[in-house]
Amino acid sequence: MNRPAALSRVIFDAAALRRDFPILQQSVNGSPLVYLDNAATTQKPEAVIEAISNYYRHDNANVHRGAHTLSDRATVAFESARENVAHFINSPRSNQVIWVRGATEAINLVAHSWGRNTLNPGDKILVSYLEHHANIVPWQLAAAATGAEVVPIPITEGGDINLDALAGLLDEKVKLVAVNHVSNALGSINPVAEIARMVHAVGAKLLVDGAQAIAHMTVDVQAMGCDFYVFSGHKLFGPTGIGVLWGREALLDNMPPYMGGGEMIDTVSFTGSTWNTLPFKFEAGTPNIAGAIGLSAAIDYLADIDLAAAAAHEVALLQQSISLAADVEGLRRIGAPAHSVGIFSFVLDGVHPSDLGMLLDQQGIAVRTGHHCTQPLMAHYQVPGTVRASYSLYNTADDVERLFAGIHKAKRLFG
Ligand code: 7TS
Repeated sequence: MNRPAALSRVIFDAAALRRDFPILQQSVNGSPLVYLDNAATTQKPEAVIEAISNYYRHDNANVHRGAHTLSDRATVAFESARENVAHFINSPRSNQVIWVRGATEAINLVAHSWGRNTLNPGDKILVSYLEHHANIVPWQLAAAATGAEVVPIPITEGGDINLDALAGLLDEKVKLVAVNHVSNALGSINPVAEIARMVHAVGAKLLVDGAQAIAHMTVDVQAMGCDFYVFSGHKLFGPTGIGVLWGREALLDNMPPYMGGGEMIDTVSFTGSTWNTLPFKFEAGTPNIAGAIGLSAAIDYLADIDLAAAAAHEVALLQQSISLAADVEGLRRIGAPAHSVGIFSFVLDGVHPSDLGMLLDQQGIAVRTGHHCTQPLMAHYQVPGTVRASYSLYNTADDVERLFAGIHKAKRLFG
């Protein structure tokens, strides 16, 4: 349940929030940990760890098989978590919230179930250059199975989706457009509501990959006007192994099951089987009950925090990074999106990204290096990879100072 607004942390205080995350209270390689890999996964507050632990200590049982009290308790907690997610993203109904393992599984579910049953030879799926491989490869598989074609949407030099180019690509052959809400490699925030209007004007559907957006802005699937929205719990301070596919009810209703097994059926016989209603049609097998409960606890945790202030704080850390970078000779930021979350991607002349990452790790600073599962984007910028600092609400100006002290030290070492 969401807590009353009166308890909100009216004054946003990153240093105070940091104390809610036990993992951040440690030293790594002899220095206090500076965790700047939040786009890969966020850390978990005590409240989430407790919720998962309490569930296993007191309520663990299988769900929807309600013959006993523990099973009833587990089912209530599991289904309340679904309601909580529905409220969090402003879904009209909670049966439109399908539990999956994460964004990757959600996109594969849509590409397989919707894609293979809708696409025909000559149809087009538009996918932007900003996409994570999880929002490219499933469409390539669906295209290979149906004779449809995946067509890339160009981006601008700064790393925004080129809306003029998108308009030029949209015609009646386009059946689906798949774009992220926020780019994991550059931080670009895409105008998804505007894209939804453009896509719907030619009768196509829009899937929005919200993996990188969900922890940094209020997501309202109705206001956005998308047809599918996906995200992973672990990038929202929740556990790994749980995520959400949200879809329009009429679309989900018409889609065949993705996996067969227990829970997803209505009747089974050797002459044929019939399917359960939403959301269960897409939830074969025992689900990640503790994961759903942990994700719900993360959403409750965020209810106490001013998310707009958190996002502004993260962007201030990005601005601080950009100004400190001006004093580092040979440092080049990759991308400069018009609107961005707190992600700073860069390369440093003469130092391979993975070597820099290793030197930073030796100083207790965790960043991600490499192609970030966005090889087409790296090819566009003609770099093999970048070093990426991705900021979260518990990072501080001191963390950014530590990062740049680390970069200067690495430069001295590489002479
Ligand atoms: N989409 C985007 C935009 C992502 O950033 C990621 C993961 C995924 C999909 C896949 O999410 P999963 O939870 O199903 O794995 N991105 C990253 C990253 O940037 N570094 O590590 C994982």
